[in-house]
Amino acid sequence: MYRSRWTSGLLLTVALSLAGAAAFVGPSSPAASAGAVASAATLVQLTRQPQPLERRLLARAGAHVLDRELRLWRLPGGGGATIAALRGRAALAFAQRERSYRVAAATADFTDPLVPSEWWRAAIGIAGLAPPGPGVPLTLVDSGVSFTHPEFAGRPNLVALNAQEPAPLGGVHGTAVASVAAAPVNGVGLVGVYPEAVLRSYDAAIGDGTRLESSEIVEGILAAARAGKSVINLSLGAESKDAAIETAVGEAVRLGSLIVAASGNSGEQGSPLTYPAVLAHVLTVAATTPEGRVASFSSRSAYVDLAAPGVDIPIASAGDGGYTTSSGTSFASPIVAAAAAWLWTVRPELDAGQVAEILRRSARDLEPAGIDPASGYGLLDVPAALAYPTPASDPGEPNDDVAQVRGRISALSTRTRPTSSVTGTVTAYEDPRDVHRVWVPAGRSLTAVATSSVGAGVAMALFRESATTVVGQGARFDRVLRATGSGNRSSLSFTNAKQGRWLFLTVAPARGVRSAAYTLRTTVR
Ligand SMILES: [Ca+2]
Ligand SMILES: [Ca+2]
Ligand SMILES: [Ca+2]
Ligand SMILES: [Ca+2]
Repeated sequence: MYRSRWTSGLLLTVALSLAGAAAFVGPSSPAASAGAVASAATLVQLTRQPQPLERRLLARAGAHVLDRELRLWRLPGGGGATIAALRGRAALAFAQRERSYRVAAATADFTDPLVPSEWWRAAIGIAGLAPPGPGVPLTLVDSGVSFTHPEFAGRPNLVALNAQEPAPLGGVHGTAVASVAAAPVNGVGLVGVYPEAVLRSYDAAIGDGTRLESSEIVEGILAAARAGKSVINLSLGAESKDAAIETAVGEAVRLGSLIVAASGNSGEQGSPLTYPAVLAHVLTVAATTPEGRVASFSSRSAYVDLAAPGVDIPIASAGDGGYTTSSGTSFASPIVAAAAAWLWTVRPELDAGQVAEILRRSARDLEPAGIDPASGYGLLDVPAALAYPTPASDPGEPNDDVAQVRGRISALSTRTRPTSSVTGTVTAYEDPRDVHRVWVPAGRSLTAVATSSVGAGVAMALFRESATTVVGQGARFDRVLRATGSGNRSSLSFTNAKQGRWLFLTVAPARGVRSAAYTLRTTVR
């Protein structure tokens, strides 16, 4: 098995192992004949309790009692001679073939021919689960989707956010990603995680099909974010920080969308940090094998949130209009993104941060126990996510540094109220700090007290408004003071001897704390 990389100014960690797939799974494969099996049994009701001769007839036919009081029996096969004999003795109330009923979730009993090869359905708990109708959109910023592929031709709610480059150059990776996420129930090929999803595609690889430039990814993320809140999947990555993409991701978060990204395929090369996977607020997805272990190629880091299947995944192939299998975090990510869109559609009152938090917290822990750099919180578990309690909301994101909050009004910034209160959460790696603006009038004192959900959960500091950042060594010259802590309380007081001024008040997880909810109260005297 090999995993090719698409390289460009941005190194894309797409992992198409087309040649090395364990088996070519095509529309004419044996899997195509697998379907519902007709049940070969007959149910009968007798008009009275059976007499000895009738009891012998039933026994000889291999029948057994379903319910004695109602005189219901079940016979293997069609029951021809036995039924005729019972009828002749006026002992037969009715006979009918055993029928298969669908549970409420029976729309998950898909008969598209390649569904039996989609091993990942059971792994994430959706075999037998009915996905919802169209709802919160799923946006792919990728290499475009082949709208003429048999899987997508005529698919309802497939939206092109820009022109889609046709195959063979364009669409190979994007079509594969789209099929895992949202291939429809159409009697053809695969069924994706969320087959009726409103699926939007932005082709960020125009003109080549394999190279995605920063500018096109930025435009795709912004086009997605401005088209209304959605789950935005980024099955792409590069090993250098990209301020333009970071800005676009921040804007998408501000506008209420959820960004899901592949963790990267460099697990066997020491897992160099991969962007946008390691950006704050990005739901970062690792890849697992059919055996339920994290794939060796899946990039490890503290930024990984959870894992989903990403090895030997059946996909639509844009090049030949058929199907194949492939491996990579490129396919794990859209499984989580589609699950997120499903969850959000069913529970529309959630915000993007809550959707992400539910997917993390409801994941099934994988070895080693607890959060780890390979799988984060563990393997995606869709039924657990759908049922998971709503976590606290964390408003105002992104507010991780001064550039994101400068000029914005926060709940703490009013000039007239002497006391204010806000609640929020901070999480190492995902939401490293919350920056609040506060106004302190001339000659007055500010007191800030943060109470956290865990002992010594948060650290606070106060910075000058002229600070360009509150992160790193350079920021310490702009730091006015740091809070002192006791138990789950962190507090600071600042007296403003000069004229009225704005300051930045920062709340971050205390050293060693993964995640903390807090209530921050400020008082001006
Ligand atoms: Ca299909
Ligand atoms: Ca992350
Ligand atoms: Ca926060
Ligand atoms: Ca924040």
